[in-house]
Amino acid sequence: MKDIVIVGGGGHAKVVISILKKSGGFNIAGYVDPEGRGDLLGIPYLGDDSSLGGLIGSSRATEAAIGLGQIGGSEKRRELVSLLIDLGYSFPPIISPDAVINEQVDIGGGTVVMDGAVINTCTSIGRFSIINTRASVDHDCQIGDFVHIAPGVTVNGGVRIGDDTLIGAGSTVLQYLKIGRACMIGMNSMIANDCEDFSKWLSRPARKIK
Ligand code: JB2
Repeated sequence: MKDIVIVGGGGHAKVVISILKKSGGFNIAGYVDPEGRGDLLGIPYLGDDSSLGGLIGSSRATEAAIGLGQIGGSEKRRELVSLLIDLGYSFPPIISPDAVINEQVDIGGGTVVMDGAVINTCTSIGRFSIINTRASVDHDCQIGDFVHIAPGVTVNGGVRIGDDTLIGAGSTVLQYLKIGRACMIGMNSMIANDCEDFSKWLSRPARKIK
């Protein structure tokens, strides 16, 4: 069984740890965070990010999971991934045994699929994305890298979502739309039009606010 280190020690890290524990595929070596807070769900604190080099150097962990969520944007997660790649870490996809993944679905390394999520057939999810609790992504969707699909979102069939986009909790995206890169969709929105790169949308039906 491979050893994995969790990067971050807040709310998102706790959910990632819980999923890893019940999926059983990894030994969780510990977590790193600038602020030491002792054990997290029984997982030991290993120090700040400067300890990551020593951990892989001594083979105490060869895999890593980003334990920071993606609320304000993906920059911090991207920065950490680039540090971890330079150090030589690998990133498995982390998929809850309580998610439903149908046939011909591709899920990239570093992506986390949480409890109750449903990913339907012929959909692909990129790297380092988050398909959060009870979100559903239907058939024939293409989801990019560093996308966060927040809890309870419904993405209908045939939707394309660009890298770094956040779809806020409880939102709905109608079928066959294209949402661009680094878009921000506010909570409980209903997206009924294509959204261009870097745009921000809110409400039901959603209107563009930036
Ligand atoms: O550079 C860093 C760093 N910066 C902040 N390196 C490491 N290793 N850790 C870092 N952190 C740590 O991330 C903070 O010290 C803190 O412990 C943690 C952030 O915790 P927080 O609970 O504030 O946010 P989160 O990203 O774990 O969870 C947010 O996003 C999720 C998707 C919350 O909004 C959750 O409710 C949400 N589900």
